[in-house]
Amino acid sequence: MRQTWRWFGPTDQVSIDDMLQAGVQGVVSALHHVPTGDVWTPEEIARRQQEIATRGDGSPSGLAWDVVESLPVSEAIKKQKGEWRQHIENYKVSMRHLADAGIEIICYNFMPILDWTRTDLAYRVAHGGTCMRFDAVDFAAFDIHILQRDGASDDFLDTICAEADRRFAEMTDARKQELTRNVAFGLPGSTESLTLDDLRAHLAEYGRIPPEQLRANFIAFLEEVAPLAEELGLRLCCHPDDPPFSLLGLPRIMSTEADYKAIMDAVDVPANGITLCSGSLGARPDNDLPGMMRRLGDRVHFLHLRNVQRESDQVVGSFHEAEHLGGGTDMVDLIAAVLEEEARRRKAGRKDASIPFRPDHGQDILDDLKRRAQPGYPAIGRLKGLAELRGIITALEHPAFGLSRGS
Ligand code: CS2
Ligand code: MN
Repeated sequence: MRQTWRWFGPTDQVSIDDMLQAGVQGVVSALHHVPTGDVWTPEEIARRQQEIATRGDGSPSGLAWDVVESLPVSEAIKKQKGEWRQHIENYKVSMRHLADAGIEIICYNFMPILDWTRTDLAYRVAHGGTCMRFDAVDFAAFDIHILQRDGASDDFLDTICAEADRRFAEMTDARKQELTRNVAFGLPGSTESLTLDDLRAHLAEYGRIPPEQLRANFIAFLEEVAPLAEELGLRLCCHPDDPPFSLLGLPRIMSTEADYKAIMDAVDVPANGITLCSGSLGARPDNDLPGMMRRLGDRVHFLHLRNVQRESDQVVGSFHEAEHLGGGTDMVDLIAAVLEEEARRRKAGRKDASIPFRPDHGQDILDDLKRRAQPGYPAIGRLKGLAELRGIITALEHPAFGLSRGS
């Protein structure tokens, strides 16, 4: 398992030097400044590679840009509206440029409008640090009373609606504003931020798009890009929906094992793979992460390892981001499943036998609380997560256990 770390570029509060001290082996990054839909030029790609390869004092870091996260899919492609054909052509050109630069793994997602969505970015946990949290009642209050979306109340359980009404009646203006910011602006690394009116305009554009239509649009995109990825020796990996259920009346189609399978079967080439994100998928009680790794592992090109604590048994329920070995996912079993898959790949002589993973989000602890990085991406919280995950890997790969190399 290759230990990687997300870096948002030179503006990231966490530097290349910091990640070297965390023991990182490879870097995950993106050209966040290039507008979605535009081509990633060879010059811009080379510049980011150079930044990653260099320490603060100008000496070589020994690190390389291993994984692109994300080469974003435009809303036009997701809706099949406007310039969507041009955007697909541009996507393919960017893929060629990345392949020419020697970068093989491309993560993306197919969530309409919003990427990950949380109601709280700095929720206080018992140990004194903070984490990100999704509160289903606050989210319903936002949807019904702040966004005032048509039909919003039909999308939540009656009990949640009643609570949301009460919660909203007591909500301060400051919290209303914060909630709006947190929900509408949860776009990691993005330079765009949405106002309520932007969000309403985006929603109107989608209309009442049925899940089958969104899935068909996704498959049409994959039919264009997956064969090219295969030809160029690239691996595409779709990140799941976060949270893994419908939000704002929009369908989400990468939330379950069945969703993943449908998409991989529809365009059945190895380059059409997935990012298994245990934190995103784990927010749903019916997702069995170690089982998914064992059943879909062949096409898992990238992993995000983190944990969430569900606070209810409902599919649309509250949860918060737990410590990496806390929460509902059995991380030891999940990592065992990854090592089994790697052993199979080594036996088959596959060159992708070492699967890159990153600790994904971390809680804010110690000095993270002073040096506020990108929400979810603090230095120390992620370093702690990575160190714990590395401990499990080291133990499971120890010759005293059955999972050591080549077994
Ligand atoms: C990431 C996602 O921060 C996160 O939660 O895992 O935002 C991820 O980068 C995208 O969904 C991948 O396209
Ligand atoms: Mn993730």
